[in-house]
This record gives sequence, structure tokens and C-alpha cells, in this order.
Amino acid sequence: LTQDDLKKIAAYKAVEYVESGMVLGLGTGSTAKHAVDRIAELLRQGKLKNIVGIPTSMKTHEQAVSLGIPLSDLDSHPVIDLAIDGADEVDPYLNLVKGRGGSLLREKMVESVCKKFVVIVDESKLVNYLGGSGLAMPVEIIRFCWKFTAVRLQKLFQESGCVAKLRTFGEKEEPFVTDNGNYIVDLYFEKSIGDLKVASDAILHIAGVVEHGMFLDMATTVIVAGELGLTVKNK
Ligand code: DER
Repeated sequence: LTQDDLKKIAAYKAVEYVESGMVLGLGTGSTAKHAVDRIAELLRQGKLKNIVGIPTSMKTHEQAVSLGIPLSDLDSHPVIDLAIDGADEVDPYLNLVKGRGGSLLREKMVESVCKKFVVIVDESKLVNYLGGSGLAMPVEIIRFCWKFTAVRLQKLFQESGCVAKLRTFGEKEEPFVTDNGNYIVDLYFEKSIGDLKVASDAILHIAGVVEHGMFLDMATTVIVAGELGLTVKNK
């Protein structure tokens, strides 16, 4: 089984939680893509009806439009029945790191107001503690004086050997700009950042920071697809 097969298996399992008439948060990324495809397939087959999708990125919005999924937004639907989305890291308490695809702000806006938040991952995303993989912990910041904000973020976690890097893309290393017109600073840690809630509050306290990629105590279910099969972890 390839990693993409595992992502698809987890995604299809999550779509079993979808009932007709639901308002659905549609996630972003290579795993959530399979869930959106599957929802569209069940709508086409008439097995699902009266679904309204709330996309978590422009990319997912475009995918859902191309698949004919009826869409709306948080202004019209401030409460969501179920959101299905991927994650970059999942710890044993179902806390998540998200945002390596750059969509963390709209994802967190949608996923913080849903009754059920089902996360779909392949087993490679499981970690013992968040930030321990040495991979990026994304923070969305405004563009104005981004270096000032990046330095403040790096200093905040200097005990953890933090390095803050502006996310860029392409040969010319242009700054990545989110759907919301902001920049992303990725934080890399050498050591554990300790209490996640304390870290979360400290990051959000910095004026110039918009949001970060730690999704604490938000997932209600995590579906893990591994070589040996599916595991469903409930909060
Ligand atoms: O960027 C994001 O938040 C994505 O949802 C990410 O967390 C998971 O993306 P993947 O399913 O492509 O690994």
C-alpha cells in the first residue's frame, strides 16, 4: 500500500460519518482531498443529499466547485455539523499540528466551530509530542515588519533551540502568501516546547501574529490508516 492509498482509506472511513442534510467543513491537503472526492461521489450516486460544504481554503473551494458540491461560508453557517481534515502531526492526546499546506487560519476558523472534527492521517503523522518531529510548526503573521515578528517568535522558544524561518517558494524564494494575504513563519524546535497551552497563548500574545498551527483539544476523532489496517481514536 502506498502512503496515498493509506490516506484514501482513512478519508473514505471518515466520510462514513457524513449524514444527509449536514453542513460539512471541507479540509485541505492531500488526505482531505480524497474525502472531498468521496463526498462528491456519494452525492452523485444519490447516497448523500442536501449537503452544504464550507471549504477551508481556496484550493478546496475550487476542488469542490469542480465536483459540484454545494458550497457556503461561515457567515451563513456559523455552526458546522462535521469537519473532515488532515493533519501534519497527531500526539497521544489528539492534539494536532496543521498548516504545512498553508491553510491553518481558515481551517482553524471552521474546525473550532464544528460539533465533530474528524481528523484523517496515515500512520506517519503520529508523534509522541507536538513539535518533536523537527518539522515545521507554522505561524501565520501579518506582512508588516515580518522580520520583527519572526525574531520575537524565535526568542520566545530559545530554550527549545527554536529557529524561525519565513516560508518561501519557487526559485526566487518568494515569500509564501496565504489565502488571507498573510505570511507564514515556520518554527523548528530541537527540544520539546513544554506545555502546549502555555506555548499557544504566548504565540498568540505577540501583536502581528494572526494564528498558529497547534490545534489543541479540537479533534473529536482521529482515523489512522496504517499498514496493518485502520485505527479510530476517539476523544
Ligand atoms: O496544511 C494543512 O493543514 C493540511 O491539512 C495538513 O495538515 C495535512 O496535509 P496532508 O494531508 O497533505 O498531509
